[in-house]
Amino acid sequence: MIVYGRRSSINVQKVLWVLGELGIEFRRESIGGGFGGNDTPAFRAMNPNGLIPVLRDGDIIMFESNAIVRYLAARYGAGSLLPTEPHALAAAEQWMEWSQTTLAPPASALFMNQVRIPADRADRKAMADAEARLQTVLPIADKALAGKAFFAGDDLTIGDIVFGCLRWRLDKLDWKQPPMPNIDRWFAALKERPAYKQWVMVPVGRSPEEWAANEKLLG
Ligand SMILES: N[C@@H](CCC(=O)N[C@@H](CS)C(=O)NCC(=O)O)C(=O)O
Repeated sequence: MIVYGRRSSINVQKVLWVLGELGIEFRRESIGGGFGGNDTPAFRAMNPNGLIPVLRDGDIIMFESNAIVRYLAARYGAGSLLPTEPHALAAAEQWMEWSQTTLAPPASALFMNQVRIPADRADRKAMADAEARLQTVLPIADKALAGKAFFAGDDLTIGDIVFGCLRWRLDKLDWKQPPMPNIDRWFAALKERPAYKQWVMVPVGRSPEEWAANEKLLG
């Protein structure tokens, strides 16, 4: 098993975290960002988009982080990361989609403008809009987690992976977080998991310079 992608990428982190949870051995190549390597003919033969992550599992080569998460969970985590019980499966799939389509856009706008873009060029309106949107949507997820350990019930599933990666980054940004006691409890539990600690709880930085330094450090 080979993962192509730098550790600082949130999309790579999803895959690494899942591999860690499943106890799958793999090797990784630092590709993308300052490392480059994602615009070579060899890389584009694996992913014509020139983006990370790419997974190679035997003769299977694939891109799109959420598809990789689903593939790994189906092949190696059926009944755990990918629930087989229909209610849990429905919840896991639902929250994975919600995290990607509802939570990720404002979280990413805040992250880009606070970390990746120099402060003097940051889009203040986009940041304010993102913060307002987060304050609207996070309570929805908080309510859903009431009385549950994870989004699909008692166990970690694919429904927690995208949100879990975003949650770590959101925690490192400067914004007014709404009260979210259930998310806080869930986040505290994630922070106890060895694979989350290893692959997701990495330094983010607060400027393009800090970001670049962390990227180099992480590999
Ligand atoms: N939808 C794709 C998006 C992939 C993507 O945008 N990857 C970014 C890193 S998070 C990338 O490759 N950026 C170029 C680079 O790192 O050089 C996925 O989820 O895998």
